[in-house]
Amino acid sequence: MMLERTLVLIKPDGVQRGLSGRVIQRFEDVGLKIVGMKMKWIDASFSKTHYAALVSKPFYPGLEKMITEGPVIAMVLEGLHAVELVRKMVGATEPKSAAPGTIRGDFAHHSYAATDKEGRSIKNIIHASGTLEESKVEVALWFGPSELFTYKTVHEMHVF
Ligand code: DAT
Ligand code: MG
Repeated sequence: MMLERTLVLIKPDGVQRGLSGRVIQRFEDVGLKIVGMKMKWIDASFSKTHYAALVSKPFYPGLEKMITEGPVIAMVLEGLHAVELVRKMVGATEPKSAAPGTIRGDFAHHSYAATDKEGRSIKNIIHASGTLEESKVEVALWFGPSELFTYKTVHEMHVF
């Protein structure tokens, strides 16, 4: 089985825009299993750990400001090829370039051109682990073992 777990965050802009329900619905519709979920308001230090690979980028200060400006909804989704599947559903980093049908493409149209001059982060609603290796690090950073649950869904009988 290619069962994987991946970390998804509905970022402050997604939470504040009231998009959480519709975003979560898409993941449930495709048959992914929610195995962990919570709301968390992270600080600058946690942002630097989560975005460790990006701390030296010119846009990092804006990214930190954006990700700490309100609470996020964090979840761990489980399913076949979950990392790749969720990235496909999330779409490209820049909402302007993200394909229609993806979360970023359907719910935003923000562009690098609009943010770069001002040193702001692009607002793209959602974070999802980029690779299986990244997902393991991120799930362990955001969730303790007692916050992750094992149970059966109908998809395990009819979709897998
Ligand atoms: P992704 O979130 O698609 O995995 P990433 O890991 O490269 O993209 O970057 C993390 C976040 O940082 C991204 O969701 C939005 C912001 N960001 C990335 N590149 C940016 C840029 N050139 N200008 C402004 N914000 C950027
Ligand atoms: Mg990334």
